[in-house]
Amino acid sequence: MSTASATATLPAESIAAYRRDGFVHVPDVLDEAGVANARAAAVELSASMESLRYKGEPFTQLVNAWQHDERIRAVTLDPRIAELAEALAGMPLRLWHDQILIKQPQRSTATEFHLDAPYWPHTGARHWLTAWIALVDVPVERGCMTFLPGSHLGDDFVSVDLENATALFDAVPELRWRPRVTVPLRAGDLTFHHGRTAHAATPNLTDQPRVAHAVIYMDAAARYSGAPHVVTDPLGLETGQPFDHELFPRVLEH
Ligand SMILES: O=C(O)CCC(=O)C(=O)O
Repeated sequence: MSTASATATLPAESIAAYRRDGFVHVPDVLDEAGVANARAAAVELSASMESLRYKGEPFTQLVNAWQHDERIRAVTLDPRIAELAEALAGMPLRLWHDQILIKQPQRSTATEFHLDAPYWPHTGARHWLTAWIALVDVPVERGCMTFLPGSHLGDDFVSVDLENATALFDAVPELRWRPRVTVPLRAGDLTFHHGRTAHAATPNLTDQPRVAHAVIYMDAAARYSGAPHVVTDPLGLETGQPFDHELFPRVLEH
């Protein structure tokens, strides 16, 4: 069964917007059945998998969920989403990891402004991007993403605590004054954001969990930097080696 609807397309303006702004909204990528399947799997996994973070503050985080459930695997390895990602990045990509991100109802706080790529043990990567897929409707009050357009073009490469509301702005004061774009999503929509784009997510103030699935891609030519990271620590990789490992597939070669 296909998880993607037949309407996912990427007009030239979307590619231009992504390259200019560092993020883009792509509506209607998963159809209703695909969303329902993935959402059921995400909720089931949240009862059985260990979360990297305290449940609900700012989110339940289930890393490499595709290794645990066929329904999530179908989304993470969906070639149509990978095709969109490669069209935006303009280069071959491989999977870095996926993660189910659930903001629990009423209890969760904001995900504060941060960049993603500085957290990752990669060297020589020319691009990273995340497909952040809404598995429920995500209006602003349920924990949707906010981006600082154009921030991916700066030189700043700082790793900050995503639970500290001022950390990124203390490190890069210029970013404090940038306009912010908040992007509510319908279930089945996604946003792509560049690994260097400053972004945050609002708290979930509703009675329903905010369920999202993030699929993160990296330049296929990236190499392992040797820095600690929960995904790579158990793998025994050599510093400087390419990510030639079954956890990091070239999705479009599947
Ligand atoms: O879902 C969230 O609250 C934040 C997600 C995020 O920061 C990301 O996917 O990079």
